[in-house]
Amino acid sequence: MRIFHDDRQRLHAPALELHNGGFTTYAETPARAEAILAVLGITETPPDRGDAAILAVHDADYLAFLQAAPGMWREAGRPGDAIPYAFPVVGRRPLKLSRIDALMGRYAFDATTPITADAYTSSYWSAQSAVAAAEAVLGDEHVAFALCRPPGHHAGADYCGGYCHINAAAVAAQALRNSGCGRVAVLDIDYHHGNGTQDVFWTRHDVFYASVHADPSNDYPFFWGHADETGEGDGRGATLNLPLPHGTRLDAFRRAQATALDAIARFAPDALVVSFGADTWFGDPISHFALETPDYSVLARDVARCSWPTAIVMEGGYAVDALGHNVASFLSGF
Ligand code: Q9C
Ligand code: ZN
Repeated sequence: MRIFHDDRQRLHAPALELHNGGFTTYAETPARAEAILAVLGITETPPDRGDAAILAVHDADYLAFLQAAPGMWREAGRPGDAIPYAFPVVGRRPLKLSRIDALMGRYAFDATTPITADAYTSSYWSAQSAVAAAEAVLGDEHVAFALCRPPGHHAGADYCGGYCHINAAAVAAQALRNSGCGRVAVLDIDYHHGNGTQDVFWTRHDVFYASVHADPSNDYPFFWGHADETGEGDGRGATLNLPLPHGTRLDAFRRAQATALDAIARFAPDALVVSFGADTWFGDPISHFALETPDYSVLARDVARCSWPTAIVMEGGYAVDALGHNVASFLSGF
């Protein structure tokens, strides 16, 4: 299997995050990528497809802000990482914002996603890795893996959040659309709902989004991922959310994934993007499911049996010592 990753994806390294009312070390660390690389071995550097692939999903003003924010933050005299802390309540009148603190809140939905000096570079190459995997599965390969760190599925067209700045899975899905796939599906099996991916394709019928995740009544990202969210406008019926309770083990997860795969099969995609998170593992430090390492190859085989060209994109997974083995288990199922 071809595996794509660029060394620059490991530059972004925030110091701290707000967790349980205090600051702790940042869970989404470059060590995650190191751990996966240590187990998988050799990877390919993706070609640079430029801004165009990313601009097909994200707004130009948002991408410009990701690049400008660290400098504005420094110039305002702020010592630490650029972290938003004030957010415009939905429905407030639009204002012309200029202060860096205001812009941080405008372009973010939470305070867990610092925009470091390297956030744009690392996320840019994460997205390029996803595009390379998408291109590979339309070529000689049937399946490819993008070692996408930082992750992407919480990032929307014009916002960051959930450790994500650029939505690599959405960029890959759109790249597949632009390369001649009329219909593309995204299967999201990270522990958390992929609110960014859902938002990007919410009103579209050409990209189906299906997600198995922790019930947002109890879990981040709280405001998306409920079972009654099914898309709007042209996208009505092209979103499927399957929330599950704390403690979910393989059997229940597998049944939910089968429901998602059945819906995707009815949609009849030309290609599939899998947003894969290993934060469903029982020992994950920020999550509450109970999958075990061998379970990932069982889930992967169920996906592989569908025989769609499949680009796998890495999302979450924060038990660093187990992460490489969990990813290897999933990939082995293909
Ligand atoms: N107190 C991904 O797995 N923090 N993102 C949760 C912590 C955000 C996870 C609250 C979790 C985001 C890609
Ligand atoms: Zn996650």
